Amino acid sequence: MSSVVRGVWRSSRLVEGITYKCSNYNFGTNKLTRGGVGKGLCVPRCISRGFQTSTYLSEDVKHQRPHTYEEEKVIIDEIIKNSTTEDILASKRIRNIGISAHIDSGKTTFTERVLFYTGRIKAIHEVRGRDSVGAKMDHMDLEREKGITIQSAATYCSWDKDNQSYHFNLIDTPGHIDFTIEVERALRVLDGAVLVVCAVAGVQSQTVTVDRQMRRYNIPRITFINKMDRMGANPWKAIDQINAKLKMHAAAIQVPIGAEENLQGVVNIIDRVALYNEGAQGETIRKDKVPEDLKDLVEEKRLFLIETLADVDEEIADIYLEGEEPTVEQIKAAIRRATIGRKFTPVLMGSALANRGIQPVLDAVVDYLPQPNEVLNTGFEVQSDGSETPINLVASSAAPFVGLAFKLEEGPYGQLTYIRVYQGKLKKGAYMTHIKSGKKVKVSRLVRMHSNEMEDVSEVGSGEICATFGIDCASGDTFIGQGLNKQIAMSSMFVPEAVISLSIAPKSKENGAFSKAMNRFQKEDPTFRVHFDPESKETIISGMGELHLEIYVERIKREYGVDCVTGKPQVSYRETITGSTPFDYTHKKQSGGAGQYGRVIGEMKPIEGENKFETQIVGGKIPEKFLLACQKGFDDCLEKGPLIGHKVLGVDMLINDGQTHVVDSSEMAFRTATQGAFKQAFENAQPVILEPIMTVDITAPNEFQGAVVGLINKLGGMINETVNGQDEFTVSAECSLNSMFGFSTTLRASTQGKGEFSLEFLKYAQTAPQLQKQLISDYQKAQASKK
Ligand SMILES: Nc1nc2c(ncn2[C@@H]2O[C@H](COP(=O)(O)OP(=O)(O)OP(=O)(O)O)[C@@H](O)[C@H]2O)c(=O)[nH]1
Ligand SMILES: [Mg+2]
Repeated sequence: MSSVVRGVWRSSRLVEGITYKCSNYNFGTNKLTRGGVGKGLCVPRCISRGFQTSTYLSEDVKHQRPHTYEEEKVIIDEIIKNSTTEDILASKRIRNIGISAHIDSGKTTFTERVLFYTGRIKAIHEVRGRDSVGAKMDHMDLEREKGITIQSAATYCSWDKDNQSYHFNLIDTPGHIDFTIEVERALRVLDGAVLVVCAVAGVQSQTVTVDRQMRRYNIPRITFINKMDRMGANPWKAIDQINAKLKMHAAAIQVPIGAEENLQGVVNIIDRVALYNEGAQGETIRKDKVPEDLKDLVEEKRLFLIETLADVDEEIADIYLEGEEPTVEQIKAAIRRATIGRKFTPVLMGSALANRGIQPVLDAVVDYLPQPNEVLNTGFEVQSDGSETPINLVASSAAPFVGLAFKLEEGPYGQLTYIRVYQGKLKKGAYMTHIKSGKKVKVSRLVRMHSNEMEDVSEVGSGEICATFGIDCASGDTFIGQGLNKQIAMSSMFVPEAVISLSIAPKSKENGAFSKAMNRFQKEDPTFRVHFDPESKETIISGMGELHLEIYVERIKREYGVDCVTGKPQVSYRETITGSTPFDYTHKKQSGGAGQYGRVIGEMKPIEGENKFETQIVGGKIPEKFLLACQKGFDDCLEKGPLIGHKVLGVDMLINDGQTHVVDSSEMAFRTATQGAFKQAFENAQPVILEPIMTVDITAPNEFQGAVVGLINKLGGMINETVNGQDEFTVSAECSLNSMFGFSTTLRASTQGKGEFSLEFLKYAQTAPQLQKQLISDYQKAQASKK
C-alpha cells in the first residue's frame, strides 16, 4: 500500500487535542530522523560497530554501509542465513537491555523487581534505603543516601517463558543529565531498551533526551508506564505524548485493572487475558477472563493498536484494508518487526513499587526486543594506509573474537573492564590484542557482573556482556582475538562536552591520595576532566554540571579521605580565531650563558572542530626533533588561551619555514618560539570567546506557556519547537549555559513549581561582544592582582 494512504491515516487519527509542530517527521515512509550527532565521535550505530568472517557474508555485503533499517535488515538476514544452528539457538536466548528514563521515574525500583522475579535476589529492597539495605543496583552509599542513581550498574538474570529460559544482560542507568555518559555507554553496547515513563508526569524533559540517545544508537525500545498506583495516573495521556513529543508510533498492549491504590494487574489486550498480581510481592500471576467493565476499553485499545501497527507494518496494513482482523500471532509478529525496525514502541503499564505488571514486561522483552543477531554491528577495518573501511560483524561464537571495552572501574583487584562481546568467544586464559597499543593481553580472570558483585565464568559467547581484570585500556577501546589478521576498530560512544569547571585543592598536604583519585575518576568517566593551571597553580576539574562535580568532590572525601576546598563553578569557555594570519616569530636569547634561538614561520587559520598542527618544511630547515618540540609548544598553548586562559578550539597552525642556529637552537627554544608565534598570531587573527549553548527542554502546564516563552526570550534563547498536549506543553530551545544559572528558581517561580527542564550541551557559539569584553577585563584584572 502506498505510504501516502498510511500517512493520512496516521495524521487524521493521531491523538486529538495535540498539535504537531515538527518539520522533520515523515508519517508515511517511517523515516524518523536519527538522533543528533555530536562532536564527530558519535556515529549512528548501524555504521559504528563490528567485523565478520568471510564465511558468513559475501564480499560486497561484508563492507556494505547501510543507511536505513531496511538496508541493515538485508545484511542481518544474510548473516542469519549463513549462521550455524548453534549460533541461532544461542542468540535466541539472549537479550541485552538497558533501563533508561527521566530521573526518578522508577528505573532502579523496576530493576529490583526484575531481579526478584527472576530469582537473582531473595528480597526486595527500596531505593533511598527506605529500609536499611537499599536497592541492589544503587550500590554506592551516595546513591543510597541521595536516592538517585549515579553510575549505571550491570547485572544478568534468567527469565523463563513458554518453557524456555532466556538470559538477560541488563544495565540500569541514571536519569540525571549530569551522569548522561552512563546512558551513552550503556546504549552504545545494548541491543534494546525499556523506556520507563511516569504515569502521572508522562513524557518529561529528560525523556526527550533519552529518546535522542536511543535514536543515536538505533536502539529499539518497549515502553513501561510506571507509577500507575499514583493519584492522577493516566497512561493514555502518556501514550499520546510519546506519539506527539517523541514522534514515535506508540500503542498500548495492555489496559490497567483498577487504578491508583486499587491497581490489581493488567489486561493483555492482544490475547484478551487478565493478569492479576497476587502474593505478598506480586510474585504470582493469576490469569483470568477480562473483567466485564473493561471489555469495551480493551476492544477500543486493541483497535487502536491494530491501526497504529497498520501505519508501520505492511502486512497488518493489508489485512486491515481488507477489512479483516489480524490473528494474535500476526499482531505479535508485527509488533516484533516494527519494534526492532525502530518504527514503533509497544506500551506496557504497572507499578514497580506496588509490584504490579512487571512480569509481562519481561515477557515483552523476550517477544519484542531483538536478539543479538538481529542487530547489525558495523566496525571499521583499519587499512595499512590508515584509511578505514566499514565492516559488518557476525554474532557468532565460532568467529574470531571482537569486543568493546565500554566501562572501567577501579576496584580492589585493579581495573575492572566491562566488555561487550560482538563476535566470537572470550575465554579465561586466552589472549586478546588491544588495538590501540597493539599489545597482547591475557584474560586471566573473567566475570559476569551482578551490580557490585561478580561471578567467575570460564567463557562468554557472542552477544554477551562480561568484565575482566588487570587490563590497561581506556573506555571505548577495541580488543580482538587470535586468528584475526585484521585491525578492527569500533567507534566509541558519544562523549558530551564538559561545560562547568571549578578549582579544587586538598585542604591538608597532598599525600598522593588526591592525585590517585583524580587519575582514577578521569579514566573511568570521560566527561570528567582534570587539568592543572601552572599559572594559578590550581587544579581545575570540569564536568557536565554542578551535581556531577559535587559528587566527585564528595567521593574524594569518602573514598580517599581527602577533604577539598573548591572554587565557584564556572562556565567552560573556549577561545578561537575568526581570521587567518601569517606569522614569523623568532625566539632569541643570546646574551650570557647558553644561548637560545628558534625561528618559526607559517600561517594560522580557523578550522571546524578540533585543533590541528601541521608542518611542511622543505630542505630540513627545521630538523624533525625541533618540529616535535614545536608541536609540544602548540599543545601547551591550547590548554590556556591568550584571551581569558580558557581552552582553545578550532585553530589550525601550519609551520612551513624557519631558521636554526648552529649552537643556540634547542628543543626548548623551538617550543618557546612556537608558543610566542601562537600568541602573536592568535591575537592578530580576530580572536573571540565561545560559550556553551545548551538544548533546553522545558515542560509545564499549558497555562504557563506565555510565561515560559517570555522567560526564554528574556534569556536571549531561541525556540526551536513547541509541542502542545492537552494539559501540558514542551518547548525545546537553545540557550547559553551562562543564562541558565539560577534558571530552576526562575522557572519554579514562573510556573508555581510545576515546570521542569533539562539541559544538554549542543555546541559552542560566539559570546556577545559586551560579555567578551567583560570576561577579558575580569581576566586581566585577576592576572594583574596576582602579580
Ligand atoms: N508511587 C510509586 N512510586 C514509585 C514507583 N516506582 C518508583 N517509585 C518511587 O520513585 C522514586 C524514584 O525511584 P527510583 O527507582 O530511584 O527511580 P530511578 O528512575 O531509578 O531514579 P534515577 O536513577 O535517580 O534517575 C522512589 O522514591 C521510588 O520509591 C511506583 O511504581 N509507584
Ligand atoms: Mg535509579
